[in-house]
Amino acid sequence: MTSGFFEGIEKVRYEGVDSRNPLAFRHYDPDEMVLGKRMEDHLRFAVAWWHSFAWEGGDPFGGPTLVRPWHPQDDMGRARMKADVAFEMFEILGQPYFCWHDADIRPEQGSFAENLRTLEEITDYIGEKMQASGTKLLWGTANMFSHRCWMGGASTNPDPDVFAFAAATVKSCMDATHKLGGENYVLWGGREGYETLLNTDLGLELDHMGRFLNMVVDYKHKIGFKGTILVEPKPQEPSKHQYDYDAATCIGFLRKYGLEDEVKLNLEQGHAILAGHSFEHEIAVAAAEGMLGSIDMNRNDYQSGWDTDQFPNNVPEVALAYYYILKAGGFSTGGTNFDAKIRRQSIDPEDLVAAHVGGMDVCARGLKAAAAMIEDGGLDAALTDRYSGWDSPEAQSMLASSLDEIAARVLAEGINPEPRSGRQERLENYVNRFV
Ligand code: XLS
Ligand code: NI
Ligand code: NI
Repeated sequence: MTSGFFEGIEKVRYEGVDSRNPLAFRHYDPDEMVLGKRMEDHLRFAVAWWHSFAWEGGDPFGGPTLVRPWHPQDDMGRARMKADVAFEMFEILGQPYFCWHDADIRPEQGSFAENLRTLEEITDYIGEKMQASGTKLLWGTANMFSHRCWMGGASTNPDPDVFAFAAATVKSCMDATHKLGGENYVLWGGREGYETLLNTDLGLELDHMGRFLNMVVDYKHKIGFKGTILVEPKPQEPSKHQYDYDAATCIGFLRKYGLEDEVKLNLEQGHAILAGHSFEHEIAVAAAEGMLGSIDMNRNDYQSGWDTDQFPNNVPEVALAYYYILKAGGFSTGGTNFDAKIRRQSIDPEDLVAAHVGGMDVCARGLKAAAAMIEDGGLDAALTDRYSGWDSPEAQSMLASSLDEIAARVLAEGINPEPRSGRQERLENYVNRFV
């Protein structure tokens, strides 16, 4: 017996590029082999519970537009109904993973003790559904930004009671993630930042955040959680200035607090753009440090400058992202989470399915283009050629010498560098052959 919410919508199948069926995959074929691995195992798609099932369609100018039978979301029976519908959509899409915040899955009832009880109850229920369907948890996380108690931050809050509340909340969410066999645990610090320096002790807040994250790592080992702890960089929104600004900032933070071997990054396309970077830049920065964990594949509106969390639809952008992910060895515990929501006018159940079908297809096209570039080897060959000067023994021994020794050699050998073209346009043209 289904809920009937997706009535008339069949399981989505791969029908190939010539299909005219709007709810078919034209590129995503889970079993297709790409660089020796099934496409599904490369991409590891996840549905985000919050955008797909908890978000009600409000914006700063208007209230809910999405009328769902599980609203209002303050009741355990309706939370179960929401879970039933979620698993029906997972079945329709055949995507292997999902992600949640505590506040998306349990009803909001007030006291910590009551929320803990309903979180345990709903995660037991979700666990049974996971068993029955085979759908897995990519990551769990705590919502420490919506409720008013978090308005001044969670672990960075000036009030020690809020720090305590954050610790208890994250513990409960790590327990639930562990119980459900989650492959990662994410911390996104939406309110870990500030509105004005005038009321903020920035150094103290960073120290508290570093101590908090160390407690998270200690607790992971205490309970034997084998997943990866991930932090998710974002420069601003909702805070004016967020401490986890971008990948480079997070890496510096993790090193300062001794967490570089314990924590990796969950990178989001839209957050990269908000920070003034391309997505592939963020991926390359994390990969260079061995800290690439997982991705949130949702874009922004390039005109509005907001974090609009739209489904991806730009194959060339997505292709470059997967190119650098594949070059870094692909995902291990990570995956591709659609931290994306439909537009507030997209009120039909079918819109939810269509959004994911399109997102999965765009990612599949991007992955195939990335794999083709890797197989062709053109970008690699260009890089090897560009840096080939460093293959010589003289160049290598220079790295082990000193400024004065190098200066003496420049004079003695009359070194006079000859500029070479960076060939950017030629490389861009090359990429365009694949996308
Ligand atoms: C918000 C973040 C959030 C995290 C999970 O911008 O992307 O959705 O992914 O808390
Ligand atoms: Ni985001
Ligand atoms: Ni995100």
